Amino acid sequence: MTAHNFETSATNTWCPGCGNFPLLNAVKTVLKELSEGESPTRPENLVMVAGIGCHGKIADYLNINSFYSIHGRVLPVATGIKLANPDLEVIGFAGDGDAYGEGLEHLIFAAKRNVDITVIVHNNRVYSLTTGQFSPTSPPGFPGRSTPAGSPEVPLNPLELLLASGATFLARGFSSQPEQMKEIIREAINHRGFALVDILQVCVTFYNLHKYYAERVYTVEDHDPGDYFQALQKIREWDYGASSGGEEQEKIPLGILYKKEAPTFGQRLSAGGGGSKSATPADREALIEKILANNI
Ligand SMILES: Cc1ncc(C[n+]2csc(CCOP(=O)(O)OP(=O)(O)O)c2C)c(N)n1
Ligand code: SF4
Ligand SMILES: [Mg+2]
Repeated sequence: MTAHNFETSATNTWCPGCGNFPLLNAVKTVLKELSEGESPTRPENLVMVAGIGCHGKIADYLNINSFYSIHGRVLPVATGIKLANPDLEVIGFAGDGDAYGEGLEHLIFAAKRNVDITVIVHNNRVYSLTTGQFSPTSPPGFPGRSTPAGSPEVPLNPLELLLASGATFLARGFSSQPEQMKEIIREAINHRGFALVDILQVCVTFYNLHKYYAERVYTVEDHDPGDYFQALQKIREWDYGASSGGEEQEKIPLGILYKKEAPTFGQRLSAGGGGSKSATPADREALIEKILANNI
């Protein structure tokens, strides 16, 4: 890998106009800044974990260490990498189906533990790679391939769920607002603890919500992200059409909605959290040797 070069030679197969392009560019810009800053993060210390879906192809388009995981399993892999080597900056890229559906319990527990990783959810509110089935954030009535008469379900509000689960950084961006995406992603990576960035990512092919979002999004101001109840209020202001039974809602707040400092899972483990004996790097090496010796 060439230092500071996050480009790859892979042919990009995302559809022209897909919101994944500006998201990828925002991430590249932030990583470049981080690798050139005053106390630079070495590119070889950056690791991404991608899920399976259109979003997961980011593993081919971003030149950092990568682990292309399986659908729904971004979080356990990212957690394991961070705990094994706390010096690494670990960023997970997941889809809404990936993170909020199949991998939901992993997401909740990573938030509960306050694992020091960043998770960026490409929330296009549809299963795109598999050509348009409804996802946990699709609104009621969503006319997908698996719900031709319209989805009968109300969506999850993942940010509300994660706030309740113990996440210490929650933000929402929009793929058509690149500057704000950069700001949020930069803050999320710099946050010590579990940071989740929900990006309203436009899928131009299976669920094009560009106009819907453009008419409704606004950036939060006079908002104290350190105040749990203010955060809850902002998060509930727009909940993917659930509370309104699918009726159009007027305003979608963007920005950093919640932020709090708290000990990370790694710190608690090192401190022998919960009364367990503290594991040193030597203990971990010994455990790995033991596992390998037993061929487990
Ligand atoms: C364990 C497992 N379950 C299901 C699938 C099939 N599958 C592949 S991608 C996908 C949906 C992807 O949707 P999402 O996570 O929202 O990503 P997007 O394509 O929208 O970026 C599914 C169901 C799979 N590959 N592996
Ligand atoms: S199907 Fe949707 S999410 Fe997938 S590449 Fe095309 S526009 Fe992007
Ligand atoms: Mg999706």
